[in-house]
Amino acid sequence: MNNPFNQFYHVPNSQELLDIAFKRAMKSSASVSKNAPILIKAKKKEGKRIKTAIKELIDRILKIIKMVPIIEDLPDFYRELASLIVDTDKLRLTLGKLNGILPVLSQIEREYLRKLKSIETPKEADRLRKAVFGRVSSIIKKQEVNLKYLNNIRGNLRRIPSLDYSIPCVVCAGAPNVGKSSIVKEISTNKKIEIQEYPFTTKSLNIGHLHIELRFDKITIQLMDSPGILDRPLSKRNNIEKQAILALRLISDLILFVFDATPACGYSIESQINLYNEIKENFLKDRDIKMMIVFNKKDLASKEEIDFLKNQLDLSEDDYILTNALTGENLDQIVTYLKAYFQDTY
Ligand SMILES: Nc1nc2c(ncn2[C@@H]2O[C@H](COP(=O)(O)OP(=O)(O)OP(=O)(O)O)[C@@H](O)[C@H]2O)c(=O)[nH]1
Ligand SMILES: [Mg+2]
Repeated sequence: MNNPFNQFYHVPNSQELLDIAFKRAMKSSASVSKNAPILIKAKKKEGKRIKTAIKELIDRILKIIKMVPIIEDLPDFYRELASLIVDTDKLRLTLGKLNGILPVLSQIEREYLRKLKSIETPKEADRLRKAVFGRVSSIIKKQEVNLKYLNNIRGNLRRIPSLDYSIPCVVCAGAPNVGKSSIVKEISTNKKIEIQEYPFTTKSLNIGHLHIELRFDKITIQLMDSPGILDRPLSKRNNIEKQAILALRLISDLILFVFDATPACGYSIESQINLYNEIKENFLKDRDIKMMIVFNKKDLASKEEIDFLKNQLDLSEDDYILTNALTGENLDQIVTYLKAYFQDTY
């Protein structure tokens, strides 16, 4: 399913909204006979301007509201992810406030069109229209903070990856800075993934694809890069770590767990093992999925460090893949594993 926020386009600010509405209004032309009395002409002309301005504003505000999907109606993954990225209560409230001005605008239109009927000079028609523009301006300007808020959050929501539920999704997880992004970037189509030498570089979920040729067929696998997770209770985890947990819990068909067998990543072996055990405990058992284990930074790890980690995890030689994501060494073994794993299942 495509990211439900794909259609969340630029939200105009209050001045932009007013400029468009007033410009349209001033360009509008009422249909009135050339020979009509000047007072009738003025009434028609200003009446049309008032209607056009208000219709334009109502239409544009409705369009903004409709661009934002109703969070409660989204599938679990997108709903929960959206609520980790934005304060959904605040979002709902903001949309409610924008919606709340629509009847007020309609009320102003009715009120002034009524007044327009009983005027006696063309000048009064002009004055009434200006009064409408003034009142409308102050109402729309009060929405500036709400419009700005929507525009601010849209960037993060639009970056949510589009998932295809019909093909497998492998979630790459582990402690911060172990090389998760380097691996996903190297073996998937997503070359935009950011890699840095410091932890918490990845702050959101990113998806890449891996096309695997089979003998008579080919399969595509989604590879999801996730933010690093710390070994600490869920209640202490921040919303960035929780995005990784969410992906593991809801959309992983296989978990690619990455270790750094050296202390180079900045997180102890013990804390990485605790994290591994937690994920194993919580996300494998009920869902009948597997975990593929990678020891990355092969170039930095000593034999003792690798053996120590292997023994701690009670693994044999074939249970893990030793990689160097910088040179790409052994990453083909990950692809081979995925091919073998998914070709029978999908
Ligand atoms: N020497 C060495 N460095 C590596 C290897 N793999 C990744 N790195 C480096 O380790 C650092 C972290 O790599 P990332 O791929 O950003 O790690 P990450 O796990 O995605 O990190 P976060 O997103 O911050 O959790 C970068 O400086 C990489 O160049 C490797 O196999 N060997
Ligand atoms: Mg990363």
